[in-house]
Amino acid sequence: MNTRKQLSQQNGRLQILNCLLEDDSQESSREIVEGMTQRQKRLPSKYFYDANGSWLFERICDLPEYYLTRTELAILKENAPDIMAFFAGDFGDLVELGSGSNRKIKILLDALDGADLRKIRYVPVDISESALYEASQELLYTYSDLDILGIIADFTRHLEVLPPGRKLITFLGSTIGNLPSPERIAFLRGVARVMNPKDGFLLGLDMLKSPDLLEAAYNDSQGVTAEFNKNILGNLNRSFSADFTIADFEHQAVFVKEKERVEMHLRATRETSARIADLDLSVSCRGGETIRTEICKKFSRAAAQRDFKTAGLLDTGWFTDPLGWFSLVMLRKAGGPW
Ligand code: SAH
Ligand code: AVI
Repeated sequence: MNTRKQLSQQNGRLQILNCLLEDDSQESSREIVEGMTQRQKRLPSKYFYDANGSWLFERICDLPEYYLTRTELAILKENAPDIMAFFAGDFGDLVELGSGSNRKIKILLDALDGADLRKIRYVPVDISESALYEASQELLYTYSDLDILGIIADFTRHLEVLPPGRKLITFLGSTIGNLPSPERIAFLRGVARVMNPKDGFLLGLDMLKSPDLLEAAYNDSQGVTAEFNKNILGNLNRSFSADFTIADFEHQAVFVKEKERVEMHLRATRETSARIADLDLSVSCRGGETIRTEICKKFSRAAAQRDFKTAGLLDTGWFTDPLGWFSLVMLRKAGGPW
């Protein structure tokens, strides 16, 4: 890896490793320029998550229409002891990819008693420095014996920095659904590659369900998702010296049946143009043209299992809610021995 990493000791129990210090500006330029020069313009959804976007996402999690968070929380509450039994007798790292806030991991940590909590280390990995730092500080305060290694990184590029020892990797919230198909498989392969035979991978998946429920979850009545969607342009304006006129765009989220995914777009309500100064790129949109900002894949068990097989992973346990709306899958590296 060509990335300069900086390890800083925040205090005795928190270390922060920053993988985004050097070559990322080049990589960011490449992916934004590539996406914005396609016929269907698109932006990588990771650009939602500056401090404002992370805060808006937390508001989304509490919306009545956004069933994903409360359903996954209920599954975690119901099954936390079984999930954390993974560590029985052999402790290691509890890794969380795309960790965001800490509300989900707390349920897993609470399933351990004080003595066991001292034997694991929590390793949150997130691209949003502010979210990672705030969540870690709060956890240090709540769990006085917990050690934390926070990694500021892009989980599609930096998985090899994960600690090499025994670990349970968690990837919650159905964030996997935000990766387009080839990247999703590449990501799963990457996770399999960094797993030891005895490691576990707990993956959250939002399942296929009625299009009405799916579309409502991404078109909330308070307009928070619309604000979250538009924040991606706000982030480009702030981080890349761009001048998008955000008022020229409206939020759009539709379920695309053939692709089994919700797509979020920003639709230009009139002809509009912008310059992204740091990337030396001019962008113009016709009235009605859209920029695709996110895909949110919805899974059937069979489709997910096909992905796992392709990536060299084996599902060894499924935890779901009574309606089958959301699943947590425990995966191992195919081939064992476990
Ligand atoms: N896991 C939490 C948060 C989900 S929101 C939950 O289930 O509620 C998605 C999180 O992933 C955000 O915190 C965002 O900053 C992070 N994220 C998105 N793309 C990322 C990437 N490529 N690499 C690392 N983190 C990423
Ligand atoms: C983070 N991710 C799983 C969310 C989702 O549902 O795909 C992001 C989101 N986009 C709009 N609302 C929430």
